[in-house]
Amino acid sequence: MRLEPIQVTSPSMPPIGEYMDEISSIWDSRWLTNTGLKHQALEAEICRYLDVGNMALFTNGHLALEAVLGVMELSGEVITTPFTFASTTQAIVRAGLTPVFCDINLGDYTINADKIEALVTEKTCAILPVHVFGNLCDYRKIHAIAQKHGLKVIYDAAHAFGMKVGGLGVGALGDASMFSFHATKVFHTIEGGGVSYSDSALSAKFAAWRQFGMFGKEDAEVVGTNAKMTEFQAAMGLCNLRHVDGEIQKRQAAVNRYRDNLAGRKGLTLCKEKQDTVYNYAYFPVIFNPKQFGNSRDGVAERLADRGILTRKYFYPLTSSFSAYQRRFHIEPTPVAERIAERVLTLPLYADLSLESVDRICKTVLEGAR
Ligand code: T4K
Repeated sequence: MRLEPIQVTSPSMPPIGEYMDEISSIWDSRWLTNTGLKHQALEAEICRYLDVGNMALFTNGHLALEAVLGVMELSGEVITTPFTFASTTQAIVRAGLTPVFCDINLGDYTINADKIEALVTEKTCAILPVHVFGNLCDYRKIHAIAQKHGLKVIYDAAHAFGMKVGGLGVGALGDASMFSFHATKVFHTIEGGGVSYSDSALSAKFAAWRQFGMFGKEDAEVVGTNAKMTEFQAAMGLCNLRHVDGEIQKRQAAVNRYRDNLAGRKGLTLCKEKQDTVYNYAYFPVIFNPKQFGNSRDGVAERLADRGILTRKYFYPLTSSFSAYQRRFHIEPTPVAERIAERVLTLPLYADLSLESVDRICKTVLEGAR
């Protein structure tokens, strides 16, 4: 019997009738984009859901991150992590800033806060850590360093939508946090992204930045681009937001099943959950120790692919090794990040992934151990 292929992820979809209802008013108004009513409603709803004071929406998460770096008018060096998606580092470089790569923790793969201060120079303007896979950075230590040296803290929270720590929405941490609403994310607007930020004075600047740098209709007062979310994207967001709690619960059930199958297996390391954190179960990364497990990360990925199960090597290679950056920036070695990037594999995870499929994935992984 041929088994159904399993994708690494699959977008959450609202009932089609609900989306049709939501978009029908767009036909009446003929207002398709440029911060329309759906956009405004979604901005307010996301503020409420994330428990943050300010939110600016963009056509994707990457441009949302570029917007933060743009409106804060930063220049110089940004201390960041190489263990991330291309977007984080590309946003820094496209904003005319220099990435300075800091190593990561062995336990949660976020930036190693104990190694940040040694990288601070007179040119440093910001720290840009990533809550990678929904593992929250050591924000207390990061904020103390930033305060001591007068640096901005901008979180790449692309993976952290809806998460809470100590009862606080993660978007309230630091000066700003970028969330991705890409189709593959826990909450999505097809393509989309948003920034939560602490300084309300930035609202007009964000609006101008995504509208060609124009506050009004004639002059472009700042350098900007076109990064507006359309009304169809916002409508998808309004629908998906009504269902996101249920989708996260379904993801949690899949993660629990993975843990039941894989926890404690020799040669496999799973992320640990912290007591004071509310998770969104965005990804399920596993670290394969080839000697102890008896098969390498690449061997496992190949074996799964041969059986129709698609995985991703998030995040391999490190962004610091991208050819676009070689001979352009001084790149410090980050041995822990290198080791994790060589061994990590994210297994399929999405709300509609059945528990039987999780069992099939785990069985295939474990039978591959030699
Ligand atoms: N910062 C971080 C830390 C990020 O991880 C990301 C994005 C960003 C910033 C930037 O945010 P955005 O500008 O994207 O909003 C995916 C996503 O495209 C990307 O959003 C995400 N991170 C990254 C980690 O993963 P790919 O190229 O690896 O995946 P892709 O698009 O091939 O999709 C994976 C699987 O999902 C497919 O094999 C099938 C399924 N799929 C995908 C799409 C697009 C569907 O079933 N339907 C779909 O419509 O990048």
